[in-house]
Amino acid sequence: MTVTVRAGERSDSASRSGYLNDEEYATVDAWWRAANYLTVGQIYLMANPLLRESLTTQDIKPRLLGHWGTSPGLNLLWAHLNRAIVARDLNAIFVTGPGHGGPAIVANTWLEGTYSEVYPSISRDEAGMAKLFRQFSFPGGIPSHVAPEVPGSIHEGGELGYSLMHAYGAAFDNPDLVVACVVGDGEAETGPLSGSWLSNVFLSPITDGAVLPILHLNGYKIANPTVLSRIPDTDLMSMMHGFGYRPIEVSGDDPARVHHEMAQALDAALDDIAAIQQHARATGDGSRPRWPMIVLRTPKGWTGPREVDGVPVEGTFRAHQVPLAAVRENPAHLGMLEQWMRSYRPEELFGSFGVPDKSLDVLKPSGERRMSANPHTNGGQILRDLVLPDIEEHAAVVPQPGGSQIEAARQAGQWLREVMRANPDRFRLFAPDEANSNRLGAVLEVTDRVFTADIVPGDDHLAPQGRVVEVLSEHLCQGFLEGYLLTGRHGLLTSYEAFIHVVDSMVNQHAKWLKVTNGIPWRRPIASLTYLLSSHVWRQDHNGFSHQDPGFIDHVVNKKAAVVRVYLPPDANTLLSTLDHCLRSRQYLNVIVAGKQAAPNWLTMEQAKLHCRRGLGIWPWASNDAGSEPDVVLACAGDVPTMEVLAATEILRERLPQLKIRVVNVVDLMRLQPDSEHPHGLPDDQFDAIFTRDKPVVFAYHGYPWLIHRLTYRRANHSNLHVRGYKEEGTTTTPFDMVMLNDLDRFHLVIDVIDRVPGLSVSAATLRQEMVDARQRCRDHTRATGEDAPEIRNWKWPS
Ligand SMILES: Cc1ncc(C[n+]2csc(CCOP(=O)(O)OP(=O)(O)O)c2C)c(N)n1
Ligand SMILES: [Mg+2]
Repeated sequence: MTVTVRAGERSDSASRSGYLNDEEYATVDAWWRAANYLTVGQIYLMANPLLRESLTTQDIKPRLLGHWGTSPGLNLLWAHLNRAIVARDLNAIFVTGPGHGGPAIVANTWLEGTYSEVYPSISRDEAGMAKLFRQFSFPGGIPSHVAPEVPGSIHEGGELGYSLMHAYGAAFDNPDLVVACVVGDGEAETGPLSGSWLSNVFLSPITDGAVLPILHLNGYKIANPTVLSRIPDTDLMSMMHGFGYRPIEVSGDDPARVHHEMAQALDAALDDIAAIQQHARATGDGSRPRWPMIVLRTPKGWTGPREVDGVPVEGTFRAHQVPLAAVRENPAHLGMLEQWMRSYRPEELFGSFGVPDKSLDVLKPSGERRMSANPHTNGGQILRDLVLPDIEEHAAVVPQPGGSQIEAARQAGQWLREVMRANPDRFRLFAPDEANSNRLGAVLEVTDRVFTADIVPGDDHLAPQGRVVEVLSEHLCQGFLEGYLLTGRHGLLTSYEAFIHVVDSMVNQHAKWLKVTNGIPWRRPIASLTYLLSSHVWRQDHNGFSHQDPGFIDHVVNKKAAVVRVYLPPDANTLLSTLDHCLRSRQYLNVIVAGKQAAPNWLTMEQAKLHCRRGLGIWPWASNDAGSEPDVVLACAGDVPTMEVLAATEILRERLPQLKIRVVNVVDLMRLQPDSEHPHGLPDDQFDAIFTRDKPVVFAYHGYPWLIHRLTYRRANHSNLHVRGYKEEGTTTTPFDMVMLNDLDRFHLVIDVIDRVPGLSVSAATLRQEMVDARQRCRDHTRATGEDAPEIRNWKWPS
């Protein structure tokens, strides 16, 4: 079915005939007018909210900051969704793609009463309305966009492109939920949103809820027309059809007609959703249905000033922000604003006390059915802990340090399989096509990869329902997981270390969400977003330079200390302990970088747990400084650097037995910062006790060396800290050649010690020379044979 209303003359008179009966029509229109009025009021007014007197310049804010253009469309949709929620007792939430329409969403939440419930000082009357208006985009007030402060939102407005993926993430495993998602036609041009249409392939009509995308074709973005509004309508419809949707089109600028058509379209879409789900759930047919979507073509800035100073505004890009910009200076503009606001007939809507008229209550869903109060939008409220299997049962056996080898990620995969088994309704794994290659394939023993498109013989663990979501889009993985977490569930994202940078910007936004919600008492803590990056920089043997970049850690560390954690577990048991910790945590971004290749186990589970709890620590079995001050500290963070430090330690202890060496391993990178900078920071006295105040520290680090300097620059011993790490020397080569290329290898670490410990440069000159030669020999071996020298490949920590 395609519902189409072509642009007609605007008429404010209620239609006497049509899809809605007169009462329904009147209430939907009244809600829309009320929300539009409240939107304009927030943008412009700081007094006189009910227009009891004619507007004067004192009523107008000195700085007019907000977005009008998108708002009438958002208000129209909210009003109509409320009609459907009340009629159908629908469990629905609203995701606002054009989140710059903050005043519109705030207006609706105030009309619903939720705003006053969470912010009692903004009461649902004239006094509250005055404050509501004044606080918007005002110093000390609320942001201009749909922000965490807005009840009912799971989607921070601002950076466009992520609405649809958040909506799908919210719908996963919520079979009863309908997620209405407004997508701006400008937003639809972004890469992430363009990729999001595919999401329906990962949505089960049986075990998931529904997403109703509403493409808001108001024709413009900030300064340009939008692509999708200027291509032939048939092309747009074919495109949506091609993505698997059944587009229902509503188009027009006559409110009387659009209300009827909008109501009809929404009912058609919701009937369709109900029929799809009923069929799938009754028959068990989980294959991809053709989900409905709505294409809404209405003017940008609809019902606002048509023309300002002789220039058309309504229905153009000029309506994007504040259509009348000089209200304080220009009496004509002031008059137009008053006329505009009065066109909504506020006296009918808010009575004499500013309380929304009783007739509007018909459209106010009750309690938690209000989209502004739906518990799914405050996920922490409904969050249930994960059942986490005992990591002891999955411990790698470690007879002595380095006495066994294992692929840490594979071990983690086996534990995650049990997590998956124990939490069939609230834990998912997201991966851009890499769950298996990242060695987490064991999870597929208890679930499948969800995929509702065609499945052919030979496909591997693909099924219309499954808890592993694999789509080759880091954006979608991140967005799905965010939506899933924000609605009160748990998950894990595994990806290449280099390519997770694709979502840097999304990480910024989620980190901001967490930071802000930490300060909003009614927002309950949600599960942390945890990354497991096991295809890391040092082991891209078959890929090379394009796949090498450890800088995601640097990016994350920029964020507010209260919400970021970075872990570099050196072996399998420390990885398990770290994962166990991260999946219990709340309100963080956890980044775990750990290897997936076979590598030595250093710590028993008991030792690993203690080590992880401390975050960093001296490894006495590797050190020979017991009971005294060391001559040098060899520190390491990351699995590969840890191995190189231990191999260097072995050489040093054998060749320079008088040298007192302390080996320190760092799992929790944030421990390096002072406690004044990060909640995990180590107090100075403890840091000094471990790293000394004046001895050389040679630090082998997984990533870019500068980060370690950045984290430790305030420490007493910082001037003695010498960091080796990745310095952008990458290629397709052997693992040891890679570390040599970056001077992180054992031989170079020995050289670093000789160069930095006073008195060694002369006495250990021969050893130094041997180390230089060893590097050359090892390099020559790789060039001659294509693999690392046997003494490197077969190296073991001496028992
Ligand atoms: C990723 C990103 N790029 C640029 C912007 C700046 N910006 C804010 S609103 C907007 C236009 C949005 O147009 P559309 O999605 O059509 O929304 P509407 O017309 O409903 O206001 C732009 C480009 C942004 N917010 N996010
Ligand atoms: Mg637009």
